[in-house]
Amino acid sequence: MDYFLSEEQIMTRDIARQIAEEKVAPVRRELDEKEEFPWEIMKALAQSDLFSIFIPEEYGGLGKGTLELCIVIEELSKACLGVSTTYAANALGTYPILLFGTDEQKKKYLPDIAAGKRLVAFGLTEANAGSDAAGIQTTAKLEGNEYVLNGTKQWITNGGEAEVYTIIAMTDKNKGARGASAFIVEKGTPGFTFGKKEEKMGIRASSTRELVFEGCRIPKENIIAKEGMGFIVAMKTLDSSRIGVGAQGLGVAQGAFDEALKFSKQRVQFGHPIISFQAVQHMLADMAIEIEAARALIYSVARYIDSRAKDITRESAITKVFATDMAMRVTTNAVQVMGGSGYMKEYPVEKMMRDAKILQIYEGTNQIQRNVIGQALTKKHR
Ligand code: COS
Repeated sequence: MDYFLSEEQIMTRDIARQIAEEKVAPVRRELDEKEEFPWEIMKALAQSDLFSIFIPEEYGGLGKGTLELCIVIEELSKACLGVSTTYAANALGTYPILLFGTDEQKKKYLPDIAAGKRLVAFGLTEANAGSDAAGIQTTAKLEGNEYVLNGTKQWITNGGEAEVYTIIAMTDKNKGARGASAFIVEKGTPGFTFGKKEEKMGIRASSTRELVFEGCRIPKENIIAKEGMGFIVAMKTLDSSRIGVGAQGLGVAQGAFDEALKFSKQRVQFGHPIISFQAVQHMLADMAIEIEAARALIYSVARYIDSRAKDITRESAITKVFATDMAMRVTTNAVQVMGGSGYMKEYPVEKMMRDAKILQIYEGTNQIQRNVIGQALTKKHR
């Protein structure tokens, strides 16, 4: 298929592909086993300017769009979802500043983010506020020129490793979703520490950690947008980033498919390579159909987002659901095609299947996505 990518987009894809093949694939198993954060790979991505893709030129970035970001995420995800999660979560954490930050905030943070000098994390989820994002309990109280933060964030990707955190906290608990506000908190601020590091089923190279705020004082200038706008900041951030989760699904599915296809041509049973059997061919054909459909969807929605479309809630949710449910099916069937070998750690597909599961859960479960799509369908203007 030709998706009519520009020369520059193809160049970006090839750079990401080269890093994925040469630097990520050889170490993914070890990173997974040791639950080791991929700092060396992050440095390689920074050196190749891949953190600057989605940052506007005036703030030190390359000024590219969602499509380019998705292409990089797809390539990294073919090799390792733990690595691509680290990279994509950096964009997730940056969106609140990018979409709602003041010029001063953008000048202060975006150039370092573009250079890959400071990694970012997004802090919304709490122990009792997962799907019910408006149920957060962390508070931010204005005292003079400072906000004082108290509370604990849970399961924060890039937690502990990131330098900059965009945090959603309640400035008025009585107002529900309309009482939330968004803030920038820097690592090292007194009163801000890290709790438990999670041990996970998959994406084990990525860091998932608690953020603990105990009387953490930040300058009042660190509020993003206005008091009471935190929920909107969070929702718009997720609208922008969920397509990236779709791109992760696309990448891991392609990676698993490539492995299964290669294996099916080499593995001989009953005197023939197993790809000559229709049962196997049909499984591979179904995988190819779904992967191509997901790519067509993601690239066209990315282009739609980059056309400065105003309301992308429904489209972003659609890409996330479609591509990540597809990724779970394809990675599972890749293991099936490879049989006993697929189940062994010697081959990467068992890791891909473990890794893929989170895509149906994080950044809003696929059940929540269906709610979001359903709500959009009930709107009169749609
Ligand atoms: N863009 C702009 N505004 C939005 C919005 C969006 N995508 N989604 C909701 N809003 C607005 C609503 O219009 C509403 O505004 P008003 O109070 O002015 O009417 C407000 O936000 C509250 O919306 P709603 O009543 O729909 O909120 P709910 O508490 O019912 O929650 C869901 C909505 C479930 C969609 C939200 O909580 C959600 O996305 N949950 C999943 C969170 C998630 O992704 N977690 C993963 C961790 S973060 S990596």
